[in-house]
Amino acid sequence: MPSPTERSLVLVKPDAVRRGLLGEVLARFERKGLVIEALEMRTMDAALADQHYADHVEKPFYPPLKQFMTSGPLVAVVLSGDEVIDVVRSMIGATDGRKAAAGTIRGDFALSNRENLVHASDSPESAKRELALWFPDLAL
Ligand code: 3AN
Repeated sequence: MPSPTERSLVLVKPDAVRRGLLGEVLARFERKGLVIEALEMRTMDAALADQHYADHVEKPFYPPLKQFMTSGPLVAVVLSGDEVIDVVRSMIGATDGRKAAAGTIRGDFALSNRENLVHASDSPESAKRELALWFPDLAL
């Protein structure tokens, strides 16, 4: 039996939208062969930020992160494909854009560990939680 296609929740963050990099980021995922199953532009409010970053709310970097993530529209995307969670994580690169490898999205376009353009689920468990949070009406 083939395993069901995996899904990942990706956020193209407000810095990417402001900088006109939305098309560049989505094009990379499409050219890789991943499928955009759903896509929505919206602005994160404080409550959604606290839920999305539940693991980070107590960390010192969280208040400025929340300020940034709620600062303007972002684009939430459901991507699917073979091993999409790991594939997308390797495509976006290390959290700190200054250290991310060239050729990755953060490595090519980010110089910050906060304004780092893209969020992507880091495990099947976080994908399940994040997909339910952002796309509750999608039958996933
Ligand atoms: P990733 O997005 O690479 O999974 P996480 O989950 O460790 O990274 O952190 C979530 C987000 O918090 C990052 N995308 C980044 O925007 C921000 N962040 C993480 N670590 C720091 C830090 N030391 N200083 C500022 N922002 C941070």
